[in-house]
Amino acid sequence: MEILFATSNLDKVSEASEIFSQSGHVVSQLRINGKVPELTEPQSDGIEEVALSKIRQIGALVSGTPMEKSAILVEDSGIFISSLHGFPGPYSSYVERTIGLQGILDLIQKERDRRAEYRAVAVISIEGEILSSSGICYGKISEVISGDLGFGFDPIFIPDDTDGRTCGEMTRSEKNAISHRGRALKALSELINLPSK
Ligand code: ITT
Repeated sequence: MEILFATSNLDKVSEASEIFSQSGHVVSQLRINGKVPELTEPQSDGIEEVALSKIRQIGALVSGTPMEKSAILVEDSGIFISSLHGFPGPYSSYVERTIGLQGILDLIQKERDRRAEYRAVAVISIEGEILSSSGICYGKISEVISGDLGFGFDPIFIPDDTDGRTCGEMTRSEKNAISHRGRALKALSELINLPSK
């Protein structure tokens, strides 16, 4: 099946492509008239609400076009830091663009509690039917920025139960095997591969 991923983030597209291709699906970035549609992200405490809002907006944009027949995928994700009471969470993208990774390290410099988690909610619409799944990856914030692989907060996020490297030091496959998005998308891929689909 062809899956159009409505995201501005090509790293997300590559991660999804690796997962869905294992069951023969082809993922590409959704573009309308050659452009990635700009979606409004509601100011909300929950990434679920943001993901559902994204799928509704895309549904309205593709309605009446040939894309209406394709499966449409959206995802919302973020990093939730314990000592900051879950901040930045749904505001992760804004925080990354403004204070950046060093800003996060500075914010929690004196904190002994370095726990954090990545969370993702993925939603797919197939001929009007909506399926969703979520994934969490528990870990901690590193002391320093390390690694230039992955994207976003990867160079400061060390997943639990691995060898102590940040996600920025892992290959895409290594990260997909344990990441929030990897988990959410694998669950979604299992749902769409059910015999009734
Ligand atoms: P779209 O909304 O267009 O899909 P985006 O990158 O803005 O792309 P989000 O709104 O979901 O995505 O924001 C997610 C934020 O959390 C953003 O700052 C990411 O860099 C960060 N993030 C999410 N998943 C991540 C991951 O796997 N590795 C590193 N950072 C991640």
